Amino acid sequence: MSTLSAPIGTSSGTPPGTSTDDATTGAGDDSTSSTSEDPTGGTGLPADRPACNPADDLEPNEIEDEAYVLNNITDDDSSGDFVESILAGDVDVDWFAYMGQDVAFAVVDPTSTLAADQEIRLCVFVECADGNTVPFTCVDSIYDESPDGRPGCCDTGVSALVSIDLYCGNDGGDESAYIFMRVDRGHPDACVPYDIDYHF
Ligand SMILES: [Ca+2]
Ligand SMILES: [Ca+2]
Ligand SMILES: [Ca+2]
Repeated sequence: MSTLSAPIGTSSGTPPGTSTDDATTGAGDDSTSSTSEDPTGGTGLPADRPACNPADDLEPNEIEDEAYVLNNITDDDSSGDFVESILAGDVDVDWFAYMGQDVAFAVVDPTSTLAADQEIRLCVFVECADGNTVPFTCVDSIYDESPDGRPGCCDTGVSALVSIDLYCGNDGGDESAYIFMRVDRGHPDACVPYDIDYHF
């Protein structure tokens, strides 16, 4: 089975316990070097965002490739999950991703419900694990495509709901898919806590 780590490229560090005897060679210097021009102050985050309390410990997750990886779930809705985070100012973008596995006796209906104190936008983008994603229409939400070209639907509000009728173009009828959720369009100088309830 494929795993989510391949397509979305989680940052890979040296696993704990791995011998680092060759560290003195400098061969491991693949991080952003310590230039004085880093506008993020080394945090990887845009500078012009408010400091939120508590801090958002799921950061940085500003781009699709660096989505915070949630556990895999199946299309049995009882395996759905919940994520809480904070949208910091109007520059913060939060990406989350999970793999949804199509199992027997359940229905694939990737659905995410966002709740927040202020109006923000939730988008859900999909990519079939096997075969092309069959074009779909968005119900009570707006069609959009992610920067990496995945189709999806967006909804904005203090309560936002996106549910996608997902089918994949493969012979086996397997609708397993990678799901990317994006939260953005926050408010200047405001820390907006939100939660997303999701199932596949
Ligand atoms: Ca389901
Ligand atoms: Ca955030
Ligand atoms: Ca973010």
